[in-house]
Amino acid sequence: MDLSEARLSQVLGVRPFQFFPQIGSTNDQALAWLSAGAPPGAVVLADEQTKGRGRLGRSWFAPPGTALMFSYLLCPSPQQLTYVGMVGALAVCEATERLGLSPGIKWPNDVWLDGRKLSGVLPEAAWHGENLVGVSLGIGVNIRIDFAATPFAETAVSLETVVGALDRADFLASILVRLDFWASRLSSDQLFEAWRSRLIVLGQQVSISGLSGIAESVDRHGALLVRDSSGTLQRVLAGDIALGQVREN
Ligand code: BT5
Repeated sequence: MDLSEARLSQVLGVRPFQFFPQIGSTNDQALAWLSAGAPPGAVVLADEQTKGRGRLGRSWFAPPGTALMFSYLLCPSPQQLTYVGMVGALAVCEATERLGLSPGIKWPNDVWLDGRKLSGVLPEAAWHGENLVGVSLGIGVNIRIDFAATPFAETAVSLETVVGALDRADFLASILVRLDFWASRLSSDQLFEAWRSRLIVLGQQVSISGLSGIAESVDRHGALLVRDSSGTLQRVLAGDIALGQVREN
C-alpha cells in the first residue's frame, strides 16, 4: 500500500494532515476542519470516498487504492477565489510534466492527458456569515483506475497506464510543492499566464452552455471568451465545454 499514515508522515514532514482509509468526501472533512481552525496548507486525504463529488452535484468515481483524492486548504481573500481552481489544475499539470508527460488544461480546470481526463478539481469555500474562512481545494487524480468496464472507458485516463508504476505519496508530495508555490501567488500575472499557457481549448471550435463558436481567449478572471457565429464575443464564466461537436459530459 503506497498510502498510509506512516508513509504520509514521511513525505509530508511538518505539514498538518488527516488521512482516512475511507471517508464520505475529503472536501466535507476539510471544510469542517477549516471552521475548526485548520491552517492554510493543511491536507485531508482519503484512500476511498463513499460520496466523492464533482461539480454541479455530479459524482467522482475512484475505487479504493486507485487514486489520489485530497483537499488542500487555502485562505484567500474573496477577490482571489476565482484563482483557486486554476492553482489546482496547474499544480497537477506541473507534477505530471515532471514525469515527462505533456498534459493540458481543459477549461476551466480539468487536467487532460492524451485527450482524456486525468484529474478534476473542486474548490469549495467555508463562510462564517459574510467572512470567508477559507477554501477547500478538492483534487482527484486517476493513478491506477481501470476504466475499461466503466462509463468513462473512452473519456478518462490513469497515470500508470502511461508512465508505469507510480508511488502515490511521492506524486502527492510533488503536487503539494506546486500548490504551496501558487497558493502564495494567487491573483499574480505569473499564475494566470502559467494557467493560460496550458489551456488546450484556445483557437478551437467549442460548444458550451448552448453556445457554439471559437474559444478565442480567456480574460483575467478566467472567463472563456467565445466568438459565436454572428461574430459576437460571448463571455462564459462557468460550464462544461465540448470540443468540436456537442457531446454529453
Ligand atoms: C470534477 O468535477 O472534475 C471535480 C472532481 C473533484 C474530485 C475530488 S476528489 C477529492 C475531493 N473530494 C470530493 O468529494 N471531490 C474532490 P466535474 O467537472 O463535475 O466532473 C465530474 C464528471 O467527470 C462526472 O460526472 C463523470 O462524468 C466524470 N468522472 C467521474 N469520475 C471520473 C474520474 N475518476 N476520471 C475522469 N472522469 C470522471
